[in-house]
Amino acid sequence: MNPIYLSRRKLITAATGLAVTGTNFLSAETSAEPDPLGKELIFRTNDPRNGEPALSRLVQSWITPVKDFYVRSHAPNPEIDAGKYLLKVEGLVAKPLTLDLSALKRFKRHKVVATLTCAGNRRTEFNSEAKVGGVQWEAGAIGNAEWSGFALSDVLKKAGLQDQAKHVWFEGLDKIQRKETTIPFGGSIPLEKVMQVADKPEALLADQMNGQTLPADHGYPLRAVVPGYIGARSVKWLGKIIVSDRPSPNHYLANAYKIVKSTSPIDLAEAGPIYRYPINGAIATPEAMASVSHGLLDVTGYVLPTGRPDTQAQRIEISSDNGLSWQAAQTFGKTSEYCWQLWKARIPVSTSTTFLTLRAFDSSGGFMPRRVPWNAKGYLQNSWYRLPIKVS
Ligand SMILES: Nc1nc2c(c(=O)[nH]1)N[C@H]1C(S)=C(S)[C@@H](COP(=O)(O)O)O[C@H]1N2
Ligand SMILES: [Mo]
Repeated sequence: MNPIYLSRRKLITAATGLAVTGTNFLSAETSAEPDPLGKELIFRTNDPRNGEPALSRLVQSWITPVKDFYVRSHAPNPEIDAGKYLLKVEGLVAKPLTLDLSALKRFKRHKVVATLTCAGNRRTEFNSEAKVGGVQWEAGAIGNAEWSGFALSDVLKKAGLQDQAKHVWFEGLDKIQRKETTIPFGGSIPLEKVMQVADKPEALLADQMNGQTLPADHGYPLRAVVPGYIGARSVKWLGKIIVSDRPSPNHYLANAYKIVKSTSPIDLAEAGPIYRYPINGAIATPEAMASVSHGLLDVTGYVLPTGRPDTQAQRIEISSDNGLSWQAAQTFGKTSEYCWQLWKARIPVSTSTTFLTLRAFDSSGGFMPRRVPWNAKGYLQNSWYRLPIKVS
């Protein structure tokens, strides 16, 4: 598809108020009642809780405050009594474990700052080609937090791994209604990812977020945090860890979170699960359809480099002429593995500028492509980010 068509479509629909961009912000803001759990998000659905922050708030700090951190849940938050909470570790281990929170707290504590992002971040941008189902995310299904907890590798070493062990399954304590039954949210990650320890865990069992007890929305009392992987692999309200010789059969690993043209059995069978996220980014300020004056315009946003070890954003560029020329943005905030990079730029705009474009490259060879093929579940939308503006 011609990229100009895409951006015009977005612009026109935004201007007429028919589209995805812009309208949700308005309705959410005018009807806002204080959220019982303290979130200051634009809720895409209230039950279950799925919300993202306004982008202008998102880039105000490198560490995302809990109130601004997106929530993506498939079912209501389970009510868990921390006093009775038990984590089970079983499967291909020498010695299955049942750990209460005090037993967990005897493992060495690690702190990891990592960005979490939903595979469906920016999903609404696929809708101009054909509507995709799922939570209608704009570009706010991302946040950067300090996670504190225990290395999954330490817990697995304590249980002892059998030779055939290859994948680590996670099972949540939530109950998701599917067809006639309820299932927990679950998934798995390759054992290699878990065991790649230096002294920085590649998979954490976190009981704290930004220095406070893990909030209910984010998996209280314990969640997995898998830096570099799509958010879905960071299972919240973690109840069980199963070591296996194969990937998890849980729906959210076996069938969901795949890049498919259709959800027919053959397409799903042929596609592998998504683990690592690709580079992505967005322009956060000004907001879509903002009225600005011609001259120099301040622009800010984020870029999340590919979720591979030791990868950094390398070139972050903005265009005001649909990609004919590009200007480098300056980074600000910290630069850290598995974390987003905040950036700013001052760029000339004229009355003929109708949108700004962001693209970025990273040190793993990742880049935001001009466009990405439409996929049925609307995952991994990481094409050039286009922001419509009105210049006078
Ligand atoms: N148990 C459980 N874990 C879960 C989910 C869920 O619905 N249930 N959602 C997943 C998805 S799709 C994402 S993107 C992240 C979101 O984490 P957050 O709500 O803490 O931002 O949690 C993941 N872990
Ligand atoms: Mo997600």
